[in-house]
Amino acid sequence: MTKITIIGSEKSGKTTLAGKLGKKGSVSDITMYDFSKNEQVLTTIDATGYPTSPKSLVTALNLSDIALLCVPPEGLDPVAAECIIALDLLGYKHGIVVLTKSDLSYPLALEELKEKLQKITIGTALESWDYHTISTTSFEGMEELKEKIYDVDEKVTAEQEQKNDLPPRVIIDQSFNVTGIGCVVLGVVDQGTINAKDKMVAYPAKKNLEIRSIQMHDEDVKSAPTGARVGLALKSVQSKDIERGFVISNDEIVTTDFALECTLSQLAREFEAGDMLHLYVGLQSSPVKVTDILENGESVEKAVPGKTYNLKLEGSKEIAYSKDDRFLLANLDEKQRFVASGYSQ
Ligand SMILES: Nc1nc2c(ncn2[C@@H]2O[C@H](COP(=O)(O)OP(=O)(O)O)[C@@H](O)[C@H]2O)c(=O)[nH]1
Ligand SMILES: [Mg+2]
Repeated sequence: MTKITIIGSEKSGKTTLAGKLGKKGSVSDITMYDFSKNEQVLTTIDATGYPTSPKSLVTALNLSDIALLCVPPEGLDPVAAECIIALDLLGYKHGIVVLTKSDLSYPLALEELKEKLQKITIGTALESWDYHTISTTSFEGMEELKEKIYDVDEKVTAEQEQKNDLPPRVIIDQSFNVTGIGCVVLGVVDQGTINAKDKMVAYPAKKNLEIRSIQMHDEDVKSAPTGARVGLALKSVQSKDIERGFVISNDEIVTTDFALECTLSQLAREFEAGDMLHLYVGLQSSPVKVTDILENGESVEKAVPGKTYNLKLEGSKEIAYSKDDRFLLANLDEKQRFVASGYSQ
């Protein structure tokens, strides 16, 4: 099961490409496209709410395993630059830089663009990503792009298999009521393996539930491994009790305040104690106030780009997370909004 997100420059052909890779499905601030043939299932996510909302980008990235960063012949725009910073802060492992609209350029110019992008991304999460040229108009490179995606997915699948024995967690992106069945949620198995009849808990609300049945791409299955996109019919809860971002698990930390060890992006603006930031973890988000910035145990006035701090953050919304979750911080007042990332201390 391959799950990809298409991001990058505005008007670079992202939505057109998504439409070529699958059939349009559910739409919210992200739009999903599905394609299945033989055993291959490809889910493509278009972060349609982005750049207006950074949350749409974070949601799309956290629901998929592979990012396609689209850059048109004109090169990077500020949106694509912000995408690169987000990918780097998230430590996003797998992706392909897609040079789009090749029918509007020529090979030498595309080669120069590639070299320029390779230079810009040295030392970032994108450093070792492959490059691929396409046009959705002339269809150049389209079949090869799919092959490349499936090649990357083999690595993803091997990594996910290593996680099948971890404690199970499912990250929920939709919840609704189905007449005659009850609460149905859609989401992704983030780690572990889930089974029908498992008793689990929906966090942060701490609602006990039982998994009545599991579907993967409209087929009933008895269990689902790490990386699977699943639909779950749930017992003992109502759809209104579960929201996007909830985590179905057996053990999560739930809190409104955080102590995080965070590193600021080299390309972020500094921030100060007292500033309001936006915190993202999984598909959840919350405004938080920076109440203290510690450098080697000492309070300092401000946090500056490229450095690591222990941050104390105060919010008002309960957030569920586990020790290995990477937090992302954004300053919604800045032009380039993603500021820092890190883990709970
Ligand atoms: N010439 C050319 N135009 C394209 C290609 N892909 C998309 N477009 C056009 O570029 C414009 C922006 O495409 P869209 O998919 O909406 O871009 P998005 O903003 O990145 O989602 C539209 O007018 C598309 O028809 C391509 O490969 N070649
Ligand atoms: Mg679009």
